[in-house]
Amino acid sequence: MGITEQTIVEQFPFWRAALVPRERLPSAPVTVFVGCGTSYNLALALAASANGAGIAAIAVPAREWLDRPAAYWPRWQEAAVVVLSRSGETTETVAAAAASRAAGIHVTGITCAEGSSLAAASDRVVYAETHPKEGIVMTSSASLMLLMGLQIIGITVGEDVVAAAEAALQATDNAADALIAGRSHFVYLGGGALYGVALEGALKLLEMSQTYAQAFHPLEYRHGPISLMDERTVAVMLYGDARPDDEAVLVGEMQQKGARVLGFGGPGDVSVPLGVAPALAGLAALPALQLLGERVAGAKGLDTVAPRHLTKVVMLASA
Ligand code: F1P
Repeated sequence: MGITEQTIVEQFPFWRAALVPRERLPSAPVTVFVGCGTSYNLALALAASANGAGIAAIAVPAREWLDRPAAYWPRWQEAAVVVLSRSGETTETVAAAAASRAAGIHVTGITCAEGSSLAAASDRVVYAETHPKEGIVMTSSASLMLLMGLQIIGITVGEDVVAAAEAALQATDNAADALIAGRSHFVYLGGGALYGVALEGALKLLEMSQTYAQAFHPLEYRHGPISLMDERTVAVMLYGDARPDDEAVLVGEMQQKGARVLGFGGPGDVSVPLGVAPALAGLAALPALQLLGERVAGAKGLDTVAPRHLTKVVMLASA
């Protein structure tokens, strides 16, 4: 087993250690979740989860929040900000936290690096230890930051979710080789909080296996992108609770067009039950999506420890 795979399959003890009571977010007219890359995908998922829990929220990429906050929220100085970064050192992310704080905004930093620059730039630090072998590709840390974000929104994460994620990972691994054989185009579909998780599944696969991957809200897929679908496609459907029947109809259409479908929480060529509350479905599916990236990379003979063109932290000379 390679090191990246190790960080995926061995992540659950770190989840269990993170199942501690956490203070909730401060109240504000809007809560802005900020990050780059994987951390931005998590921000998208968390903003949707916060809205679902009655906390008005948006997600903004760190550089955008730094450069033009008013394009995202007109009275941006009234916001509370939650900044996500595994390393706590991504230049744009740290600068967004520091600029927010300088503007009098309360900053919560979610990170896996306790003594980081982000921690120093935050009013409150929410931390969990991640797998020590984690490298460039964010695996265990991504799950942990999503988990902590849900906790501070007020969504209870318990042992049942850890067990569900482990079972989904195993079920996906059992089916992965046959699912991906001969396939080169990957599509991830999810709505609401599952959209950020779909984007993260696509980013993982793209980073790890240098394979083109896309993510859409499920019923957007018919509006153009479906023209790419054929017998080279694997589609991952993250079923939501709003319109699962419509999503299942779309899955049938995709299968007719030649796609193989991996359905989380609903039908597909491979169906992986999640068995958790809708608010926790994305967290429960995330390790399985990470493993799918690893399996596609493995089928192409690629090393996921050193993905092409990537570094563990993007640090710029100036922000
Ligand atoms: C953010 C990030 C990663 C990405 C790449 C560069 O890191 O964009 O998501 O995979 O390795 O950095 P961080 O701010 O969460 O440490």
